[in-house]
Amino acid sequence: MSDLGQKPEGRALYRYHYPSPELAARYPFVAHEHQRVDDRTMRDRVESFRASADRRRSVRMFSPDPVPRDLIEAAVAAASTAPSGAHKQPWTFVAVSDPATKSRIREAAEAEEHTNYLENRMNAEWQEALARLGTDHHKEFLEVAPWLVVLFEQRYELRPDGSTRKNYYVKESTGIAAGLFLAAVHEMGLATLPHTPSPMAFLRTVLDRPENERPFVMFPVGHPLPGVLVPDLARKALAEVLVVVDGT
Ligand code: IYR
Repeated sequence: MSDLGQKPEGRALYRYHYPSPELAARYPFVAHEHQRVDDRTMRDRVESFRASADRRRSVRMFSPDPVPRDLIEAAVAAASTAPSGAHKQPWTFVAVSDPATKSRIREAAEAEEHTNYLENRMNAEWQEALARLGTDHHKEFLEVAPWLVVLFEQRYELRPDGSTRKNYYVKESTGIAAGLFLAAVHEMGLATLPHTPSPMAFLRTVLDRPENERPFVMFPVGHPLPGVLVPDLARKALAEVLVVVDGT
């Protein structure tokens, strides 16, 4: 074996090796493909990722220009690399470009949002928090954007024979997949908006999804409408979001 687990002085770094010989005899394992790079390279890489991520903005007016289906498929493939509890990958992405289905989704979403905004299902504090975004119950972008990608969480696994199995950390797993989807869409040069027309149960009916699936978030995806404006928001400074415990 390599020097895995050996400290320079020869003292064992790990007493319990992963995988244990028993585990490796029982289940398949493969070498982790990894190319170690120096600190400067890592700094360059993370800085270019940060700068790109910082250019991402949620957009509320999309261009109707079509987006090829293979780009949506590639973004979902990237998102589906997300880690998940017990590697269950408890998510389903439903990508909609059919205009009739998009219209039904818009209609149902606007009905829910009408109750939220105009019949006070969102209380005053909530509406106040949204004031600077200026969102309202109009959701035209749901019809204009060439794609609506609806992400469902699988509350449990439903096997083809009808039997069920538990899923684990479903929200955490699906949330990470949502983040990767957002990043993939942004990296390829498209725009999106994590949209949660609340309550979202209608999406299961409209999209004819099985009982184990619950809508998690919906992403209109497309090119931004040229000249679109976004709220002038600042992101929190690092010191507001990071606490370092370094023992000094
Ligand atoms: N779902 C509503 C309300 C809404 C809520 C939050 I929190 C937002 O950050 C934005 C909107 C809507 O989509 O308008």
